[in-house]
Amino acid sequence: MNRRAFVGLTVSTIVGCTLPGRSRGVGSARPRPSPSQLAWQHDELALFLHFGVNTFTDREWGDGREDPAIFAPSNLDAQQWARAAKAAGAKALILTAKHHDGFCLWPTRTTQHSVVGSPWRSGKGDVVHEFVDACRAYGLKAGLYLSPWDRNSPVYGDSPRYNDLYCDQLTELLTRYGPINEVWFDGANGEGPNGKRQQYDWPRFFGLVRKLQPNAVMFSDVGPDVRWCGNESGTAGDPNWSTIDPDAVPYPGAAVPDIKEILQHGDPAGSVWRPAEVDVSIRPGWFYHPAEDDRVRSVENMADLYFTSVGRNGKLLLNVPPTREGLLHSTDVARLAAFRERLLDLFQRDLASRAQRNWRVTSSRTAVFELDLGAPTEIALARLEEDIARGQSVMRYTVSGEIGNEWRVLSRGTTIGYTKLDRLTPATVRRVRVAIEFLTTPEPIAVRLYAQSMG
Ligand code: FUL
Repeated sequence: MNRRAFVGLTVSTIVGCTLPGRSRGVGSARPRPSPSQLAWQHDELALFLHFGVNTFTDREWGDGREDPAIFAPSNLDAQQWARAAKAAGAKALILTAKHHDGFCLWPTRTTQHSVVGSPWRSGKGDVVHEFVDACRAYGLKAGLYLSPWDRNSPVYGDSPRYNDLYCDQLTELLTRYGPINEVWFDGANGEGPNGKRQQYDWPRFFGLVRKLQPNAVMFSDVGPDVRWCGNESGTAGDPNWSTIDPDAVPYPGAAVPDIKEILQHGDPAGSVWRPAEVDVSIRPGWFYHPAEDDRVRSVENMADLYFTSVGRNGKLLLNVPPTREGLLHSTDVARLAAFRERLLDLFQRDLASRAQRNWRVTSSRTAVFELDLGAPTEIALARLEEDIARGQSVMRYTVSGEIGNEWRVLSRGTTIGYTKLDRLTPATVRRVRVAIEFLTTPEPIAVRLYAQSMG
């Protein structure tokens, strides 16, 4: 189900609402990430776990009329999720504590539509608790998804009452389980023209999260900390700026023309830092469906996702849905481990690690970085990195290699940010030159080179 097909129907008419960004540019100073945004980006990969009543009804969007008793995982083991995430090299996990059907995976005081009404652990279970414990046991960060759209709640559409309920749910989740690293506000709403019209109090939601978990990053279509990349196909924009203009997308669900473009590319002149999160599923659906067991992404396909997300200055949030047993499927687990192996293999040896380097600032906005590899070396992949703790400034660059006595262009690009991965025209070169144009004063970048590109 594509969120954007529905999000325009969300009624969020908080005119003039400005999201509480933490890294607003001051005067001409460039925006920079907060410590939480920086750590979030350095994690590179998180796993998303879509789990709930849909797992048992074989649906993607439940209607909220499910009997809680259908939630009956036969062998739930959150430690197995965490082990698989660890083996995949992920640093964080995000669980759907409540999806659009309103079913809560924790024993909430706010509704009966929860694990309390399920036979699982005799109604005494708490998936969120087991999830968070497993994350801690494996040194992973825990994040929670709490769908604003709720098809079960009788007060959904009665805006103040539902906003109270939603804040109560956030409060439970953010006070009972210790540190929560990311809070995920989904923008989907499929009510349709005659459906319920809920006016979300975004400033209140964001303020509450900030108060209860000051170190958590908040994701929504437009932040306030992390923005959606604009699609669910695993592709960040190119270029992809981590800065945006907060007025261009004033609140989640705002009916802004070209919003996808804005989210895809960001804005070099943007005054706030809101990097893009690339959410995509390992299977066609977000939830587990037995019929999709042979449609799990291949390792090559997953490595490609890494290129179009992390390799385009984004973060990859890869969904791997637990089965009706409450386990990640063995195919998915094996694929995750092989994905990790593939990346380790690819980035095993940086051919530029011992290169002689010559960094030359050539004007107030340009620089040239030259690397002498010491001997003719076959290269096929470049990994370029800005020190994003200082912001993002590269506007354009060209990578060239010296072949014989000639300089040949191997790749060209626009923004870099945290990481830019370029498959090069494979070439045997001794010297590599990167010519760079900056938005602001030139700052050194990192250049790593590899022998394979798998493209
Ligand atoms: C969308 C939702 O409608 C899907 O069910 C899923 O949760 C995805 C991550 O976001 O907006």
